[in-house]
This record gives sequence, structure tokens and C-alpha cells, in this order.
Amino acid sequence: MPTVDAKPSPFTFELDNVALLVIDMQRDFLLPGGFGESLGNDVSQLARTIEPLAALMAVWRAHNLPIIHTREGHLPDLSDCPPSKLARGGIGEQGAFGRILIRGEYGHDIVDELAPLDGELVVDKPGKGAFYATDLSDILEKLNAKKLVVTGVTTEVCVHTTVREANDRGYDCLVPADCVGSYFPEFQRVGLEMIAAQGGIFGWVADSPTLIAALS
Ligand code: C5J
Repeated sequence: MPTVDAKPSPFTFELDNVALLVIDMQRDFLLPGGFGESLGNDVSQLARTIEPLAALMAVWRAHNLPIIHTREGHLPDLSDCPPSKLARGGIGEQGAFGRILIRGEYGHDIVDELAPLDGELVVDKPGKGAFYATDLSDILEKLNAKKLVVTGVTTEVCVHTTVREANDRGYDCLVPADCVGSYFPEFQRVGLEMIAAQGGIFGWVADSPTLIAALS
């Protein structure tokens, strides 16, 4: 049984009960010129996650373990976007990479380096959490996944919301710190601390080389 040296305690899983979630590694959040940068954010804080995440995905694929990618976004007619979210601006407007966070637009899709392979699942989600208004629960049930490795961006928004949703649904989540990113270094640090605090109130935190070592 792979055992990962993690905070607050070792994280164990079986190869037949684990899945890798890759949250919202989309051009609009990561690329210079995209939606994230247009909000004044420093996208280099997110770009540093691409290399370790690509390495983790390669190992995951080599072991034939399931990878589920998510994308935050909306239907072109915005019928799935709550008025409250729309009112805050950006969504559906014309951006450098097409209409911002609209399904089918270039900016909505995943960065080239982490593009899903044929057969890997992509869950389109209208909210921050990957369980809200998606079929992720059904997918995980079919995969028999009870333990989740949660990666992607941003740490304190969609990663955190998904980990919290998963925790409430009975999943154990491991978050590799180098494979999640925030535009704000302070939020990155505190977001990770919050997950593992109080005996792992939301889950476990490690780094990807440690997780990869546990798989070899
Ligand atoms: C945000 C996300 N930050 N994927 N989305 O709006 O975290």
C-alpha cells in the first residue's frame, strides 16, 4: 500500500481506490494576457505548478490510474451562470482568448502542457467546487475512488472548495503543495495550512516528489 509522508500524518491509499483531480488548469487562469492576469494577478505564481503537475500526471498515467480534469466555465448563453457571479464582471465578456470562461473558447480550455489524453475524463463545472452541478460523484463511485489527490488552481478558491466538498462527502484528499497554485503567496501558504490543521480537518498536504516516490 503506497504511504505518503504528509501533514498531519502519513496518507495511505490503494492503487484501486485513488484518483487524481486536476482542477481548472485553464489558459484563462494561467496564461499571460488571460482573464487572471487581466484582473491584476501575477500568473507566474500559477505557472510554476505546470512542471511538477506534468511529472505527476506522467507517473499517474504510467500506473494506469484515473485522472479527472475540471474546467470552470459556462454555457455560451450563460444560462448556468448565477446572476450574482455575472454581476461581478468578466464572465462571458470578450477577452484575449475568446469569451471569458465560456465553454468552447480557447481560453476556457486546459493549457497545452497538461492537455487531457484520450479517455481521460473532463468535468465542466459552473461553480468553484467540482462536485456542484456536475456528475463527479457518480464518476468517482464508478471508479471506486475513495482517496483523491487534488491538484490545480487556485489553491484557496477552486481547489479548496473542491477539497471541502470532497471531505464532506467522505473522501480523503491529499494536496501536493507544489501542484497547486494561488496568485497570492500568502493565500497559498495559509490555504495549505488550513487543510492540514487540526489533525487534517480537510485533508493531507505533501509534495509531489514524495507522492511519486511512494508510487515507485
Ligand atoms: C477562480 C479557480 N479563482 N479555478 N477559479 O476564480 O480557482
